[in-house]
Amino acid sequence: MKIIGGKVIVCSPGRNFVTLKLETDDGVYGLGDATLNGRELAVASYLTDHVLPLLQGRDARRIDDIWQFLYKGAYWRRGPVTMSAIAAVDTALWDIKGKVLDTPVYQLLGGASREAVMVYGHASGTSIDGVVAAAGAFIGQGYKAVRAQCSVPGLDRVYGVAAGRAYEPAERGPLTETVWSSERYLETVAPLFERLRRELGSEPHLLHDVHHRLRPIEAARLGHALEPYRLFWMEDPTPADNQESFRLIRQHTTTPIAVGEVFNSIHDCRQLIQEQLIDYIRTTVVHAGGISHLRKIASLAELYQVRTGSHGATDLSPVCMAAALHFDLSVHNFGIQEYMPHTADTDRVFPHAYTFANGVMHPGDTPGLGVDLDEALAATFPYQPAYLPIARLADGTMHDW
Ligand code: EZ4
Ligand code: CO
Repeated sequence: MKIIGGKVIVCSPGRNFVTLKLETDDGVYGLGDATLNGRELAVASYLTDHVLPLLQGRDARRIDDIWQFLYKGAYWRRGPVTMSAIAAVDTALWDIKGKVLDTPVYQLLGGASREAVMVYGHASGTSIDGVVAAAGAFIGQGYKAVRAQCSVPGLDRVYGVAAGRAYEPAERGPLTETVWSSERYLETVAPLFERLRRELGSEPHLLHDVHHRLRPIEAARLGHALEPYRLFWMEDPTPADNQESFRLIRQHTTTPIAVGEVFNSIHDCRQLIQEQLIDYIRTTVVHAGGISHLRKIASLAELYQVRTGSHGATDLSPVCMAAALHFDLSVHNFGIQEYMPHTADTDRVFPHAYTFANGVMHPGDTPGLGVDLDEALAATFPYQPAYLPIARLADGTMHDW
């Protein structure tokens, strides 16, 4: 069963997606997400110019061997572009294997470890009242877990707060620069969660994303201040380039810590996991080497009672979402899955078998991943440059500690 071709499809049904389609001589094809938000075309080129020619004629059944070939054979290891490209190939090969064996991918990963996958939604608002109302609406729709982000008085734009419509992390057009103040931000978070816990009661899981904006000692102070409101997690409290910095946060607070959406390798989280400096590892199928590599991270994490919490923002395509759900359903130490519904156009471009109901999702039982790509429709949504906003301090210093 040989790989005889493939292509990279770039489309923008509301936001940009890069999708790999691999074809075999059996007439079966597989899909893999290769979207790297704000740097999309670099991965498209990596795949088209350097990976597809090397895959010609290779046995599509040899998923792990092809993974090792692309990782070790490149000589240049790791990095988000390389690992997103490898992830796309890996995901497409799991899709092919499932289709050929006529079984959903989660059955190939050991079968279901649970009935369904708990997800969290994104509530945000420009005032505490607004966030409380938004979070209440999620609970009303059956969500068991909600992430809450609020505007900060004095700052015009804050990470994670929807600008009118549903929140989308990237923005089309010229790159936006925002002004940040950790002091202002820190004044707002504890009062927000005090209100949320009081109004929503003890049942719902509450989450918060710091988005790498604090220094370790500030994050320690925030985690400590949030303890009375019993968060499910505090996400990305500080950048993890220096994994040791999490020890400082850990020494000061019992608020659970989640990190990993920007990681691309098990080496990015080895110390964090082995020294139990975190509670949830948030690596993603598309950015961390695919289903195969994510399983290795989860297996390492399982030894240290660290659970998974895959990133699932709108820049992860429905192909990645499906792959994440097969992984989540099967892996023993699953914690929670992030879920931001895609636009209606995106759902039409990527018809899928996965479903949401009562706060949980299921990947469905279609053979393979259970996602397709309508290429003709995708072609009507051409790529448009879009970037994540950046943050500077009031004096112009580039932020994100
Ligand atoms: O900023 O997906 O938890 N979710 C997030 C996202 C990320 C984007 C980056 O591409 O932090 O909104
Ligand atoms: Co995040």
